Amino acid sequence: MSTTNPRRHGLILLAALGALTTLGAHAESNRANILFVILDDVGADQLSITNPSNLALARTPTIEAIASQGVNFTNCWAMPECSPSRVSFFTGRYPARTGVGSPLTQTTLAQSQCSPYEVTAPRLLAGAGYESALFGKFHLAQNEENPFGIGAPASVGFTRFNGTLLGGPPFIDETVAGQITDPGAVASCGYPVLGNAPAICACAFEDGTCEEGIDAVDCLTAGGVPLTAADGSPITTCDDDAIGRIDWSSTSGNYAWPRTVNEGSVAFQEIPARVYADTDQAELATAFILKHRAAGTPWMCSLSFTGDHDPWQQPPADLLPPGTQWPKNLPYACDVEPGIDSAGLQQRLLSDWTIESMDRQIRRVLLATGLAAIGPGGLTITAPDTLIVIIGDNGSFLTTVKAPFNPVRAKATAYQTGIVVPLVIAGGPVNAPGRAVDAMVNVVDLFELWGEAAGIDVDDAMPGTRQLDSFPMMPYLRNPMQEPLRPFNFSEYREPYQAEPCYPCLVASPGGATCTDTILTTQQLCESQGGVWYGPGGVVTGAPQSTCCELYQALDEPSGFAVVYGTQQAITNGRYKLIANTLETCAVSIPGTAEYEFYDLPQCPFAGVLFGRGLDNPGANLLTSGVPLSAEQTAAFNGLKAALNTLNADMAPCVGDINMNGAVGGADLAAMLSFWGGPSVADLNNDALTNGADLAILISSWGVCGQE
Ligand SMILES: [Ca+2]
Ligand SMILES: [Ca+2]
Ligand SMILES: [Ca+2]
Repeated sequence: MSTTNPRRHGLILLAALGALTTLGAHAESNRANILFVILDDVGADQLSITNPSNLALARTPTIEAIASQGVNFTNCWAMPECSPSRVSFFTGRYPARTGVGSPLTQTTLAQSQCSPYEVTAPRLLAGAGYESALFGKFHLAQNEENPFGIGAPASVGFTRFNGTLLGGPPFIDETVAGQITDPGAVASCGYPVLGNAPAICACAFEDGTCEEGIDAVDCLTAGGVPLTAADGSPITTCDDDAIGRIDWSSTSGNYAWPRTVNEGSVAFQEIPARVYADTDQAELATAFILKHRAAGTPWMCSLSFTGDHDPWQQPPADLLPPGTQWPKNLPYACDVEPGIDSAGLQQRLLSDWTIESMDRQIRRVLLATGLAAIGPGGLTITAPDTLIVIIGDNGSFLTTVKAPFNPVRAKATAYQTGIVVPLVIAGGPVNAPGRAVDAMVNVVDLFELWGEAAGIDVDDAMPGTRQLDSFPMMPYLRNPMQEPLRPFNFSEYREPYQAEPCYPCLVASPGGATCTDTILTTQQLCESQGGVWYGPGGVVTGAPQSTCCELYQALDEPSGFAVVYGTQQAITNGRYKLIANTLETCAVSIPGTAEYEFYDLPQCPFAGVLFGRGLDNPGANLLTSGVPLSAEQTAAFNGLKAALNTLNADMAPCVGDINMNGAVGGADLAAMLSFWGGPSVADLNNDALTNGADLAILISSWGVCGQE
């Protein structure tokens, strides 16, 4: 690889920010298989390896063992939300290039989902004979507003997929499969609870059998439905009337979820799959790995756990440490229920339990596949031919954030709590294991690592003028003395194109309420986060409002009103961090909003316990401190702003370039015609149709992008 590669345009221009040295260690010929474990919404705050000063975190002995025998990357940035991060680590490209800047919802248009023209990891690795599979949460593309429907995974290269197209577990069915009918009665966990434990119930199965005296969670784990009276109380006998009231088609959280399978070009669904999602995913991964290890064929297995994305439920008993007990003084619930309003405490506990259960699942997969063994010192990695990579895809969800990280600057923001994630790599080519790497790395760099592991030059593998944002990672694994490769790090979220207009959702936050009109895009999503919906159907006076700006004015400019920016970009040179915000045009200025924020991370709070980089909390913003910037700070501010502008210019979209080859021509026309009619990546005017209006745009942009 050369620094003059035109695909690394952004890299060259930004090199001025720092020394670019020793790019590209000499590639070695031995190839490694890849086990890639994705922990959903597990930010750096959650794990002892990335938040060492907090002694009350979930217990993760497996991840700690892997880190102690591998490399712990303590300075890894993800994108602030699921879909942008996931598309980035499977394509090596920032959200502005992939078009995926926001988490997918049912109304996200195809052009804000992963494009079928991306060179994704499975496509890259197929060139070296690898078979790739993804088990669990996908969320790069989805079945709605997508011409490929439930074949969306295969359309972007994941021809071996078994999991869910949703962004997390489905909503918990608070009626327990239709059994609770009393108004006001709610089973917030999706099963009956008695005292502060799952109730003992009769457990019905779809094959007509029924067993009595079973713990409600054990019943769900076994694929059954706990019998529940109309008022939510448990039924302990196998009552035919009660069994007859069960709606067997309902989905609910981690125990009854919509499975989608892609095998080659065949796609099908099972709704619901009645198996604890993470267990199912771990078993599928184990079988896939064993098959390839027996055959000696190269493979990449992405194990994308559904767990720890909201909503949370109690994991199966065999996945919790022995003796795990719900605290006696905490009401048992999974969300707000009548009389139980402390949902945050319950969610934190269930999130910890879910992380502990995922840690156990990882251990099981490693042991079952021979990638690890139990040695005298405990879990011992025995994977000389396999790279084991564990990452969190974005910062933690608000209520689950652990101190000292900031729960109101968490997931869905470009602040540190929203984008600093755990990244641990062990096995295969790792030299001098048991070390930490503090150099800046980014989720896009993982794409380069997939290529490096397979002996592929990712630049050579890219078609046409396809631009990558990734930097090499293998040098850090092979060489303990490796100098930092990235002169800067970057993260962003962007507004997606939606089939339906977005409306404001107001969520309670300290000192007031935070409004978003871009993230919680439906009434159900909004209310599931405890928000008040101001779109159509909202019950509040003054609804509907179409934007947070309108709502702010309609509420007569209330104090404590915060707003989620439509777009947020963060760039750092390793010390200083610039955040650039954009809001929709608003007739009034909403207090507390600003175009730029600027932080000196080593001077920010908690830097001493967070590897020298503190938290970009409001009080640390150098632009609002009242003290003028020093000459050095001014230079850093201007340098980062210029670098961001350069990067944004480099990432500017090429309108009409459907097949992503840097030009608009016959191939794009053919692509457009192949999608004619419904939603597609060729819907250039974002109206969910591919038709003459889009054709007119395509013809008017005919030619090479960036040239007149
Ligand atoms: Ca996520
Ligand atoms: Ca093209
Ligand atoms: Ca259109």
